[in-house]
Amino acid sequence: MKLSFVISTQPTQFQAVAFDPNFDANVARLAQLGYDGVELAVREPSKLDVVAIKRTLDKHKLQVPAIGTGQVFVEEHLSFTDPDVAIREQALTRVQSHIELAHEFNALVIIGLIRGKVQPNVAREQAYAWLVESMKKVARAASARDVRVVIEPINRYETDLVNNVPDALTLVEEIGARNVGVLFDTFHANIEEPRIETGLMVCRSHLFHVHIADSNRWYPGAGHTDFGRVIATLRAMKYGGWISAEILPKPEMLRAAEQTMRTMKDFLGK
Ligand code: LER
Ligand code: MN
Repeated sequence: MKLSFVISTQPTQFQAVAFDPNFDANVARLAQLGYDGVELAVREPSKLDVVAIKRTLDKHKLQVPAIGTGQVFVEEHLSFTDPDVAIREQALTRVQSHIELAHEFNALVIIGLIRGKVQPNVAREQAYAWLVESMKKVARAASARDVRVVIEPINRYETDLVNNVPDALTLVEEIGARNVGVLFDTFHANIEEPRIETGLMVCRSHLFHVHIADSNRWYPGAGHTDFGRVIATLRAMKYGGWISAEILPKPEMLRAAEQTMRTMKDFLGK
């Protein structure tokens, strides 16, 4: 299992990822700490200097396991379940550009908050139907670029669509595409799954990606999640994918990255 750290490529209101204009220095420090990759949370792919990002990552031999899309909803309110068809289409167009970016990095694309929420005066069945329709288009576009897509169960305080692993598996089945799987985030699972280990086991055959954060969304070791058991469960499942720390930049980003590595390195045998 490889370990990466989530950083934002633009300033964001989403609290659990850090934006720091000093990308090169941060990447250098993450590599020095022993990380294998950097997961990029991206609002607008067309604004990125992909060549420069690649150069920096290559210099430090870091990979990009995944591209996050949540800021498109948080900052611009675009989603797959907005009652306005023009907004849904804008969300899709944007995610197509994330797919292109993911293709460049051999990364997967995360569908988290961009799925949206059930809006006032919209029936849940309608919102869900829009979500399935959009996801089928995303799956097709991604498949054409050899990109995998993950649906992330997100806790009830952030969305009311797809809160837990069984919800995510139902959606994966309805989409019916082999390139769509599940992203399991220990922070959301601590709220929504009966036990974190049980949630992992239930989605094991569709598990493509993992986010770690402690129960309080600080770095692993700052709360009450038992990461020894999380990693033992992943090993027992023969999970061979990535683990990305998506955590509050507290007390500040690089300190959080250091503490994450301190907690995880023995479990991961780093
Ligand atoms: C994103 O990966 C996440 O976990 C959500 O809380 C926000 O998108
Ligand atoms: Mn997450």
